[in-house]
Amino acid sequence: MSHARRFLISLIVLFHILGFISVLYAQQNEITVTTVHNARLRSGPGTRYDILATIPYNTNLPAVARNTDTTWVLVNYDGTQGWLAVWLLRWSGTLDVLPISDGQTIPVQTQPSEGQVTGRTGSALNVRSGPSINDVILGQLPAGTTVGLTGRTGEGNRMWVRFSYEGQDAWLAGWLITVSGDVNSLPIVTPTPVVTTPTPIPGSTYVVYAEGGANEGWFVPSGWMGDLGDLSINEAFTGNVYRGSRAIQITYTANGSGPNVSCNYTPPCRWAGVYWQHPADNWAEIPNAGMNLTGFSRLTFWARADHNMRVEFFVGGMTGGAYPDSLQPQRSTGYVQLSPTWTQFTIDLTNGDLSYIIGGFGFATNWDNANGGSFYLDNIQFER
Ligand SMILES: [Ca+2]
Repeated sequence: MSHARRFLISLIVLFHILGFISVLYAQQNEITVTTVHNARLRSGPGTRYDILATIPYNTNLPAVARNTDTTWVLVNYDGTQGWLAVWLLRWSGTLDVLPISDGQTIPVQTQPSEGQVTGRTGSALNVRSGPSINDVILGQLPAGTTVGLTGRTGEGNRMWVRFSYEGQDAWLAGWLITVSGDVNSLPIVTPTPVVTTPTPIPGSTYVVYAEGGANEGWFVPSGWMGDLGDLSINEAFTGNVYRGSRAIQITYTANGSGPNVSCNYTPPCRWAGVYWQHPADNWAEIPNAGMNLTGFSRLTFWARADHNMRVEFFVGGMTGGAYPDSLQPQRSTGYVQLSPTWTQFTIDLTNGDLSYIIGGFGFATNWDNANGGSFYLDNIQFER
């Protein structure tokens, strides 16, 4: 190749690279984020700030600014500016080019005076002592009653509203009344949880998984965390099982595939895990749902992997709502090495408060397993 021709090719390559960079630059100046879950729009960059709105899954929004460590993004939503956690979002390009805001640009919400926002019952409606159908019924409002609202908790069709009933705070199902005024201006009330201790589970063992049958334990692998797209679970694996005819097969790809949830930094999370919850999808928000496993002293399970794999296993420790695990912090194996041979592991639970367990079992694995892999679980049970 002549020098002149080589030079010409170099020039062409250079112009292509420059063009690519300018396209990237243009994209970065107009960054759009997309919600990968229903996402709470907040008045500041943190979960302690007021909820301004709930933005539906898969909504595209122009990004305006970010906080210093790029864990929250300021967006425009129907004319309202507010903050979204980046672990609820995906986007193209990089968020680092957004200007940094200290979160002071959002006006502080003014609280309405009592009675400013009102609710009207469509039909006769139960009045409850707390914001759930498990709370005590204090009375009933006739159809067409209008009351002044003083607070709310939850959102959408799970929202409960507070009002004054015979001199005490009481609650109505928000989705069964017609609200006049801006319901979002009502203060968010965190009710004092009333947790009743459930009856202890009898028997020498409490099975979380043996064969996946309907009569087995009530914890289900519903609490997915981290890079969700990297995980798949087969609860009816029929190859090399430890005992019986079925085991759990868990495959982890270590690609960082989304949705990416529960990591307080720019995704991918570089890890994934699952809680076995009771009931399914209970992230500590459901009252009086825990299992009383008092008297059990350990959780045992059998595990193997196709190839050596590092995985952590745990019991309890779930937080996030008003009704968390009584066992805090979680008891864990730490990261253990799984080999192709079935091996029994034990999580010691002695001296732990097992009176209210909602996260009966769980695992987490991460990019230490660079190529991912499959591992297998069988005979997961609490023992005395
Ligand atoms: Ca089995």
